[in-house]
Amino acid sequence: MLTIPSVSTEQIDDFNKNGFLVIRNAFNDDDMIRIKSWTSELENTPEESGKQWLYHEKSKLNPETQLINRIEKISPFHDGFAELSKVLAKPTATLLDEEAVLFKEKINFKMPGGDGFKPHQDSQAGWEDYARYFISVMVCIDEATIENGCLQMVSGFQQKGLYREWEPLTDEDMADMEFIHCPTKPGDIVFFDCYTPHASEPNMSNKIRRLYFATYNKLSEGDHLEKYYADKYKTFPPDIDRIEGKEYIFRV
Ligand SMILES: O=C(O)CCC(=O)C(=O)O
Repeated sequence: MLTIPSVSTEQIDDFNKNGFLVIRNAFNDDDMIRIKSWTSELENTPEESGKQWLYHEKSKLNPETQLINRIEKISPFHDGFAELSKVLAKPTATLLDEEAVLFKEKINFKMPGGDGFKPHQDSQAGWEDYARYFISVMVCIDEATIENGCLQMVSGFQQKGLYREWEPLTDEDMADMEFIHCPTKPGDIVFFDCYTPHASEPNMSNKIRRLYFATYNKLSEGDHLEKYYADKYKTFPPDIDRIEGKEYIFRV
């Protein structure tokens, strides 16, 4: 059984004030051996329509090379990640002050040459069609550094709520924001609010940076995982199910 991370009263206050919370060594070495082996297992499983969703990208270091960009919708097909998402729901419930239900999950691989993420708030990706509020938890699988594109977070701006949907943050939005690098080691976890501005740089180093993200909403706002993925499938299906010649645009 994986360790169940917990959050103290002081950490709840920090989360509410800053919009994010870093907990170092939330998972121990044994936990991380398991989580890393599950990740490699997924990476090496041949793609199959109707199973976990794989997306690829062109390497920024060598445009001839295709990289795994991310794998989504994992728990329904993998017992290990199903356990991880259940374990993470517990401290998230403490922060939500209510039982937490999984909304979506993914592993961002950010291999050497993998792209970064423009500054955004997660709810900008149309999440408010499903529920009002979400908390995501990041589990650091490989060390994330400034060089390989660790998360960058802005403190305090979650209190302003949603800027606008389907567009990343503009220079004007960001005029007063300070993006802080958030380097993490395997086993560290980061909780963040759906309105917390965040970003990350491409990985131009030679070290892979895999991070797992699970997003939850309050159970009282419903269980939307299946509907969310059914809707997303229509506009941004996994690579294996794409129609040749059709253009698919990642917006936020
Ligand atoms: O993996 C990262 O660096 C950031 C991920 C992120 O911001 C997102 O997927 O919304």
